[in-house]
Amino acid sequence: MRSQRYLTAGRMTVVAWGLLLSSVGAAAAPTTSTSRPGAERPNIIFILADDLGYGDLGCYGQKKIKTPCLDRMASEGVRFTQAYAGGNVCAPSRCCLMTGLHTGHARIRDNDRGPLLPGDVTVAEVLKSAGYATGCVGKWGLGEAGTTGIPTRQGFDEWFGFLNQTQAHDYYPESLWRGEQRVGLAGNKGGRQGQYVQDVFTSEALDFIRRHQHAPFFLYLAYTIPHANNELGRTTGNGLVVPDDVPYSDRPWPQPLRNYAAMITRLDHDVGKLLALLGELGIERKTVVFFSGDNGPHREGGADPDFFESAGPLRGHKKTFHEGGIRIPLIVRWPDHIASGAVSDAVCAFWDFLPTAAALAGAKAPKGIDGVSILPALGGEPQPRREYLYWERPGYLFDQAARIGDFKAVRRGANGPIELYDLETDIGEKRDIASQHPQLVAQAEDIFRSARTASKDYPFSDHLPTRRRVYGFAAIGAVVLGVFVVLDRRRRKGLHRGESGKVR
Ligand SMILES: [Ca+2]
Repeated sequence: MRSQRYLTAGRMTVVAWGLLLSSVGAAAAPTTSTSRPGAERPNIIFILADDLGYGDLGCYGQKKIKTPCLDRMASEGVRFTQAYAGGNVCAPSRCCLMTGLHTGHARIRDNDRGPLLPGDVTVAEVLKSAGYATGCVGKWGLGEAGTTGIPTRQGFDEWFGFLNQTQAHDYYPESLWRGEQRVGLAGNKGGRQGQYVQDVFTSEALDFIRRHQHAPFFLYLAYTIPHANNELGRTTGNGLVVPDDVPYSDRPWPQPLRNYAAMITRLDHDVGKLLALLGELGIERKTVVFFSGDNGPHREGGADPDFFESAGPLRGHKKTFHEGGIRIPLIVRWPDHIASGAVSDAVCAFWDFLPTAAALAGAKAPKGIDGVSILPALGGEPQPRREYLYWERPGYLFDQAARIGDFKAVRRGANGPIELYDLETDIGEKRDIASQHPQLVAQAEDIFRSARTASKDYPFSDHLPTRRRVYGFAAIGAVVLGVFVVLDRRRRKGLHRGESGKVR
C-alpha cells in the first residue's frame, strides 16, 4: 500500500505496551468485574461527534470555526489523515465501532433497524470481561427500549442518554434513559429549554470519570453535536440548536451557520473540560482518549458544508460513499506513550477500535472480526498491510465501496457501474479511471460480492424500481391519463349540448 507512511510519529512505548499486554493479557485479565488488577492498564475514552466533517476542525484545515482544545489534543497526540467511519450514516457506523465488524458483516447495516442481539460481542463486553468499569453516555441507536440491543444488555455497567436516534435530534429533551429507566430533565419540563443536552452529557461524563478514576474504565461518550434537529429545521429553516452563537454572534453569516460553528466550538470546549479533568485527577498518563466523528458532514437543518468546507478537499457529504461521507477526523492522545504532534496516514476504520481497545486492555478480541489493532500506528510503526476496507448501505440503492491500497471503488446501486479513483493523486475523486484499470474493477466487483454475508434484513438488491419498471409505470400512467382526458372532453361536450338545450 503506497500510503503507509508515518509522517512525524516517533516510536513510543505504546508498541512495547501492546506486545507486553498481548503476551500476558488474556491470562492476566480477570473474568469478573469485581477483581481489577490494574491501574497499570490504561483507561479508555472514546468521544464521538455526530455528523462532524473531515474539515471541521482547525487541525484538519478549518479556517472559520475555532477548535482550540481539539487542536491542542492533536498537538499532544496522533492525528490520523486516513481514518474511516463504519458507515455513511449513524447506526451502521456505530455498530461497526461497537462490534469490530464492517457493514458487510455487522448486525446493523442501515439506519432504523436492529437491534443488537445477545450473541453480538461489543467492545464494552470485551473490556467489562477484562475488569473494566464501562459507561456509555449520549446517543446509542443500536436498540430500542425492551430489546437486547440496549447498552446495559451489551456490556455497559452504566448508561445515560438517547436510545432512539430520531429522539436524539432534540437538544432539550424532557427525559432520557438512565440504565433501563426513563428519567426526567426538570429544566426541560413542559417544553422549557433549561438543560442543553450536550451540557448534560458532559456533566455525566465528568462524573463517570471522577467516580471511576481509581479503576480502569471505558467511557464511550457519543455526543449529538453538530447533528441537526431535522424536524425543527423543516419548520423554521434552522435546525442547528445551541444556547448561544458565541463567539460568532457578529459574523455576517446566516443564523444557522453561526449556530453550526457555535455547536462545534462548544463541543471543542467540552472536550477541553474532559481533558482538563484527567489532568486534575492525575490520570492523563494512564488514559487513552480517542476523538472522532460517525460520518461526513450534513446539509440538514440549514447547515451548509460548502460554506465551511466541512469535508475539506473530499468529495460529497453524509450519506455518500465518496470520501466526504466516510473519511473522518481521528485524534488519539496518550501522554508519554504516543508521540506528541504526530500525523499518521495509516488507513484504519471504526471496526479497528474494538481490537485496539482489547490490545490496550490486554484482553482478547473475539475471533472472526474485521478489525485489527492500530497500536502499531499509534506508536509510529507500520501497520500490517490489509487487503481492503469494505462498506455497504442497503438503502433505496444498494451502495457499496472498497478501499484497495490507494484506490477507491464506489458503486451506486447493485447494478450500477463501478467507479474507480486513485486517492494518492485524486483525493477529491474527480477522475473516474475505471476504464483504465479493468483488473482493479474486477477485483472490486469480487470484493462487492464476497466481502459480505447474506442478511435477511438487508437483501443484496436495490429497493427502487428498475428502469424497465419505471418506464412501464410511466407508459401505463400516460394511457390512463389519455383515456381520462378523452372521457372528460366527451363529458364536457355532452354537458354543453344539454345546457344549450335547456337555454333554448
Ligand atoms: Ca451521524
